[in-house]
Amino acid sequence: MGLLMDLKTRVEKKERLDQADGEALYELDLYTLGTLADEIRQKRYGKKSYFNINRHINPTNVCADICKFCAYSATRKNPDQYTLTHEQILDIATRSIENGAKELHIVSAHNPKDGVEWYMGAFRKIRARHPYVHIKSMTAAEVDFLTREYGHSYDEVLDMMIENGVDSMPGGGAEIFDEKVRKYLCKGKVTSEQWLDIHEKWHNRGKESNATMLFGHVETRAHRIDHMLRLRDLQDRTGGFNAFIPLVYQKENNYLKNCNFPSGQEVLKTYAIARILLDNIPNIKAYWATSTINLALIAQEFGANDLDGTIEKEAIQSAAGAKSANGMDLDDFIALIKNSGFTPVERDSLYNELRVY
Ligand code: V47
Repeated sequence: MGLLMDLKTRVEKKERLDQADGEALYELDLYTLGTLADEIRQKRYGKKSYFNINRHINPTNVCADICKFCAYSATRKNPDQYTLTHEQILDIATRSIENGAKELHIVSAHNPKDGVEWYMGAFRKIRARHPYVHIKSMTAAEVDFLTREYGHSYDEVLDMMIENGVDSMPGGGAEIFDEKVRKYLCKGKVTSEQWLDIHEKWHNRGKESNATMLFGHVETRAHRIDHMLRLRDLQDRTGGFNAFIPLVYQKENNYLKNCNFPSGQEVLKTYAIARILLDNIPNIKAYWATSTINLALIAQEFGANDLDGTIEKEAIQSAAGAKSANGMDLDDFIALIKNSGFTPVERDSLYNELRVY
């Protein structure tokens, strides 16, 4: 009890916390932890909650890699393979932009039939037609896949992304950094060290990115803390991460069983701890597609200041059971944020405020 009181005081004094402290934070009761995280959030953002008008595009589900948690990849349970043409991708982008989307979030599976040029050609085509839309694309897992498959270096792929119109990188593929868990989940895919290296190289080019953590499966609390601290270390060096996104594991249609599926309390504690530990990453995103909108709204009181966006269509999490396949109506989103006592603020992809509702 004494140690926990001491921890509370150290959080209030904004002391930097370590692995043991992070693990101890989980022992605090939910109310105390939430209050600590909320104080930090309110000091920075008051009652503002950020979202953007975005469109997720998942151009192919054909995948050379095998991740136990994935229900999207068409190599195993999902027999319906698809790959969109550049024309189809451009049509989807154009329709969404005409309907107000300001960000295209483009994430694919690792399709061995699609070379670097397939990716770059798609970006060029979008950029030629839509000079101002923000293209957030290419997870570090995709960058790594392209280098493995086609012999390019990370530097070459990252430079090509910039030349062809990619503005920022999404946070996908971070899973859990602990090497043993990662090997169990997704052996052969980008390693933890490589994921961090790719983001560091991207940041060193003056570019920004996000970072995810997939949790609520076989990992322990200690693994989550270790994951956050590895991100904090990199952020100390580069300052390039905009947002940390704890993704709640969705359990349908995949091969990852016997999971420690988290309670709502555990999810809220994880958001709150992220807000407290990650003193150098400005935004904690409660991605409603995986947390459910109900919990995302509550997470606003547990450190989260961002709810992602309207999404419009989404194939990765919805394949595993999330209710995000058709996104969220903008008016409903705004009303939900307002009714939960927060001020909806539309942001751009780099967190500049566009409109306060
Ligand atoms: O990398 C796969 C995850 C990620 C499951 O940067 C799953 O703003 C839960 O990275 N349950 C892709 N998650 C999505 C992503 C993302 C999402 C929203 C915002 C941003 C951002 C990035 O989805 C993958 C993987 O970690 N994922 N399967 C599953 N069963």
